[in-house]
Amino acid sequence: MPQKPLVTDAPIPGPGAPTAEALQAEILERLIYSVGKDPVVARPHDWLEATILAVRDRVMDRWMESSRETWRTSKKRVYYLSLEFLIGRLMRDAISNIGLMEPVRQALKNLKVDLGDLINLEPDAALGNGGLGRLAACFLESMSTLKIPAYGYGIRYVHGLFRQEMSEGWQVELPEDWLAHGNPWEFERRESAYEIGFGGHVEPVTDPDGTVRQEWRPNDHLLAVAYDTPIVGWRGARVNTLRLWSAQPIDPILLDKFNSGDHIGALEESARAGAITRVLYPADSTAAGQELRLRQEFFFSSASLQDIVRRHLQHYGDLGSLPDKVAIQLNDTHPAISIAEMMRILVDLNGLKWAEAWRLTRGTFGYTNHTLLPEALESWPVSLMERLLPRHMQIIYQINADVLAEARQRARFSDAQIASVSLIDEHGGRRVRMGQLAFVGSHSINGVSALHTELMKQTVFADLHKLYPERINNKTNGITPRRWLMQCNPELTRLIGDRIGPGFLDDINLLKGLDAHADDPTFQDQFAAVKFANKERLARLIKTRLNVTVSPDALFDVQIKRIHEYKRQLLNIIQAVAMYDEIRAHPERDFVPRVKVFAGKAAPGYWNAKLIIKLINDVAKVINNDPAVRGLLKVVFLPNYNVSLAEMIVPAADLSEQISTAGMEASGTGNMKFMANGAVTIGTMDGANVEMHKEVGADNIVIFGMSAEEVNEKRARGEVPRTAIDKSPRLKEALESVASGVFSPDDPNRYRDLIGGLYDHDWFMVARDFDAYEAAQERVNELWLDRKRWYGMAVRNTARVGFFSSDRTISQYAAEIWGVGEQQAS
Ligand code: 26W
Repeated sequence: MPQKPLVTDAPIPGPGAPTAEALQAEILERLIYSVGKDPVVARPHDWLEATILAVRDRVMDRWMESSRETWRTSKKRVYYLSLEFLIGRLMRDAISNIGLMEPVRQALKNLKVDLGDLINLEPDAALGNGGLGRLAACFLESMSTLKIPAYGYGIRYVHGLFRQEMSEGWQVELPEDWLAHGNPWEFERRESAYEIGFGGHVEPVTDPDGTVRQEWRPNDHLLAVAYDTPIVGWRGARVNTLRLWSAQPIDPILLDKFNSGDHIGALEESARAGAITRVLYPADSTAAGQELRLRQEFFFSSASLQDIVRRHLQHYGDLGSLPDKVAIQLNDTHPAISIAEMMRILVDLNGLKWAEAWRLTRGTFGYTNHTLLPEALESWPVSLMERLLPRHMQIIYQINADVLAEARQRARFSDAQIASVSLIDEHGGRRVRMGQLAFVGSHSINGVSALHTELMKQTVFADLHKLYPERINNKTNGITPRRWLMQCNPELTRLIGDRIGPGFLDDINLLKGLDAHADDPTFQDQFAAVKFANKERLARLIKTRLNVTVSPDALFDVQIKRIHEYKRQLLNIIQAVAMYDEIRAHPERDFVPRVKVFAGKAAPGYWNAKLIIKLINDVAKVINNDPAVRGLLKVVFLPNYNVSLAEMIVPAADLSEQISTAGMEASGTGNMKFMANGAVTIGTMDGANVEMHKEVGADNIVIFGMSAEEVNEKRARGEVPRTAIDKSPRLKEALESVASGVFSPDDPNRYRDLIGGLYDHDWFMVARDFDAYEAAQERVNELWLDRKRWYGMAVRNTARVGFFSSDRTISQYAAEIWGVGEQQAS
């Protein structure tokens, strides 16, 4: 049966879209002349490469036109500096955004190749850990869509985030090798290479005119080489560049060593340089403070700034216009050393006066904070900074002196306040605080949800906020509806288009039009049918990967994200244990059948997170195999969570678990992906859930638990959780069964300490939020049983997701931080 064309398949404007026949010829040509394979013997990877190359060709003209336009019009450019870009697969995104899905599918079909198979063959570019990295990827796509001249700058890691496998329920980390088959998307730019220095010393030099300059003489040098990847906006609106840096030695072989017979020693420099961009740090919540990480941060910051300044000088000839023509956004503090590096470039290398350089720097930089967790706030030992970056350390001292003088004189700060705004932390070994450095060097400091921004003002940056009250602002996160609705859920996209027309593809706020259909039984049935089909697909995946049978008729209850105590996967799995007890205790009762789906990676050094994964798997094994459960509850942990797996799971979710301890999740973006795909959220008043509650309305979300304020109070009072446990027999029973080894007969003490922590301090309020959580889950059951009510909620979630589009977020960054966009004079 011929497939109805996808509504997303709107060709880009311009000279006619290519036909399937034309594309077929192009793919064949690429296969033969670029891949070097005869179609008769070509393997799937060869077809993938040939297809990507053919699609890439279609992107090139737009890419060049985008660059030319920026030059021609002298528009301000945005530079997004991020140590992480969690892009996932690129091919489907590019094909879909240039509107060639159906012709490419047909072209390949004519060649006896299945597009779906090729899509699944492409490796994920997993150059990020989680939320922060994925946000950067959504932002790149939205900047192209909104026609903002922008560059992403980051690191071309040879190994992205580790591959997660399970060994008897424990997480095992394996190296990930996304470049194993080459990367047809990237262009190596040998001509764009910069020297990066480390170590050495600083020497004052007197210029002929008598001025004294500081000159940094590093004793260690390497090269940063650029690799460019095109980022296509919706309908090919614009193609921006993601520029990733790779470290290479200046002398690949030390010839004197080689000639003297030391063949291994001759490669030493090469190995040392390569180490810098070899692997992504797999921790997303603790600053490990390792030297290699600081080297990565400086390496990519310096290369990016050299590139930015060179481009600016080439175009404008002077640096005075920097803030008018350049906006640099720091994605968390990872690139914060850029502030000092920019000062060095301006003052030491270009002879600007300190005060002028500082004005330009501050006018150019913006800083986004993504976490308030104290252990995640980066700081570097002064001794390490002095050894690796001696000139930057001097500059940081100078900046600090200026800020502290201002705090004393203008703001009359007390000693305690001075200590809190200082760039140097004096507690136990002096350290440079990167958050403070990023703050004072930027004109804008933003949080990622309304609540998080308020908490920034009240906690980590309270005193800096007093000193510079106009700088902190909020930019609630968003997600790109292209990847997270249109591409991952084409059936839902088609259904919506059939109902309200295709306008929402270009203006996501038009989804609001679905509100009027939310209670229409026919539409509800169609919506439910799409959800069911997506659940069947996920059920098949669960069967293949885990050999567990789940019924698509059950409520799919999903929590997928990094494993962290504050995200409270533990609360969720303990509730599963309580439900298990209940089902066995009441064989006569009806229960709503549930499938609890978990996925997520734990930082390799985070013991409790890894233990929680093991607990989920231990509980799953018992529950899934107990006939007394009568199939009413299934628990699955899908290994190796990544962007592509999320794209499979999200469209199949009925219930989205966003249950972090209030005040701890800066924003969350998974919550938004589920909302777009018509899942109902069960969540705390944390991060962007607060705004979601407002957008979707209290009737269409299930909120429970303590507020951030209550959490704060309880912690301050040092309240003991025991009473909460004593008052809740079901919680008590569940905790005791886990602690006593019911789920770990091979090692009965495995969970003793983990559960002990809940009795002891319960920092994350698992015990004290338990009853509220169970009651909320009970409420979910009631809503689910009222099918009309449930699908009304589901439709309204999709209808009201518009605010959470990254197009909205980026428009706000553009207007309120960067000063770019429509209103900008060319
Ligand atoms: C230095 C170690 C390290 C590495 C990464 C510490 C902290 C991080 C990130 C800031 C962690 C992160 O990804 N934060 C998440 O950012 C998302 C995008 O803004 C938010 O939606 C999440 O709530 C936040 O946890």
